[in-house]
Amino acid sequence: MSKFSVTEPTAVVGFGKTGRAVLDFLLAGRKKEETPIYLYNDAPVTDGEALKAKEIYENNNITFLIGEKQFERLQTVTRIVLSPGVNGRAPRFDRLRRQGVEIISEIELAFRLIEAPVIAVTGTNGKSTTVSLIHHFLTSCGFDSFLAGNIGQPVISEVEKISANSVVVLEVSSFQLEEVLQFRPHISVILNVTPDHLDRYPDMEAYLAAKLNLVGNQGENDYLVLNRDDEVLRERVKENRYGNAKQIWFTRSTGGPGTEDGSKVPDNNVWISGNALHMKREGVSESISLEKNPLRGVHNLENILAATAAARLAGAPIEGIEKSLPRFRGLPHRMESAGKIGNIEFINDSKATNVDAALKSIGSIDEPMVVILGGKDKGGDFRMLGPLISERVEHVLLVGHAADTIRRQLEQEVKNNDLQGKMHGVENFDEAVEKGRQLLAKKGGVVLLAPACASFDMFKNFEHRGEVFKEAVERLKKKIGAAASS
Ligand code: UMA
Repeated sequence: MSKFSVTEPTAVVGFGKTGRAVLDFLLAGRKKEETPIYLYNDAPVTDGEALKAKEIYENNNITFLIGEKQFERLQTVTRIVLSPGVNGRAPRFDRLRRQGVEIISEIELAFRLIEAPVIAVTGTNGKSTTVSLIHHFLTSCGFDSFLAGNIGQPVISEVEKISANSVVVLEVSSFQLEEVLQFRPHISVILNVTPDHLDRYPDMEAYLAAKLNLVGNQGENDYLVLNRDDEVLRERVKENRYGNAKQIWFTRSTGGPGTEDGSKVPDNNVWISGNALHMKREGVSESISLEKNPLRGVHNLENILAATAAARLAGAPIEGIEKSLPRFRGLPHRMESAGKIGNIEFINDSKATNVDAALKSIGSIDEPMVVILGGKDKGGDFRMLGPLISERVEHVLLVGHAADTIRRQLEQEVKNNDLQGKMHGVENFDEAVEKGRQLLAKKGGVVLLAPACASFDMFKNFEHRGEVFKEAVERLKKKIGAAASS
């Protein structure tokens, strides 16, 4: 029997992954066919596969409302479950709220039905790797762990399978957090807060406020894991206490004497000393070796610190965490090797969809490097890339809609001619990988895709962009192989 009954008129907004998962869930819980369930979407449904799905839902008595003119019909419902891509803070939703319609996100609906402890991870960057690592630690240690959320699996689809003995590991975005009311993770993690999605939020304050909805309902028996190396978190969350959770701070900076055994470190900290990660709680220090750390890049060190803290707080033994770390395989499109041609390695970090992620990505490569930047501009400040690029990068290849903006901003920022002759426009990834290879032919090094932009100008999503990049590398490999053997 379903955990949920639909007895009042309900609407789902957005006919994407989330919307469809919610529709399936509501359909399973609808007691009487007459109870209206609506699906509202701004854009017409045109895609072949979506049209087929629409027909099936319509046959199951779901009423489709398409386009702004139909929006007013949402006044007749009691509750709206909003997809993350739809801005629920827009005046049209405020009007409905004033009329008494409850507007919630899918994670809020799911949370109300989940009895298991929830570990929720947010942050501008690193969320997917961190939740995957927590899930890996927990499953390796025998937990009944469920991995869901912004990572691509709506948690509502898992609700019926989750029991009180499970643990739910959720990646949550600021969009999902906008419409929560009771959502209260037992363990929250905030990895970092740097500018992103400024096409949706008026400013950083509004973006941070959405992220902090994660912790507002937490109580004294809950935990909040935070990154001490993140300026915004250090200054804002520490000085104003948000929620009542116990705070656990992690840092990747290596401390001085007394940090190897934790004797000089206060409780509730996680840190690095030597080649080991340490955690201290209730006067006891524990550590795991990082000698077999499988992940590249400084940002991944932060992800490991956060994931270890969260898994440990959820009850995973420290030895189990240490043993399973080397077996973790990183996720696709995150510092993923796309192959080597001679002495040049191609790295796919398509997930670097904002400036901060691109900075970390570039910063974690020591070899001579050509960087591919560009895509759909999300209002990021590309000038921030200037100093690191002029110091570390041999050449920049610019692609997509944001190419001109990036070029202009970098030229403004780096006035000392450092970038003269270093920036090149390219039409697509085939041209980019070919050009990158030519530019590094003598020295060797890395051609890095770290776009600092969203993918939606030329691709369906960042995964699609990464796949196209990898295919371009494969094509170049074949072309060179064929030329060499002819
Ligand atoms: N739509 C409207 N009006 C709008 C905007 C969208 O009607 O103003 C409609 C679109 O026409 C489309 C549907 O809404 O039919 C799409 O809904 P959606 O954008 O919420 O996308 P989903 O397919 O439901 O995917 C969402 C997340 N997408 C976004 O947050 C934009 C996915 O995160 C997530 O994996 C999925 O739910 C499952 O939880 C993607 C993402 O880019 C990966 N997230 C951002 C990020 O990580 O930076 C936040």
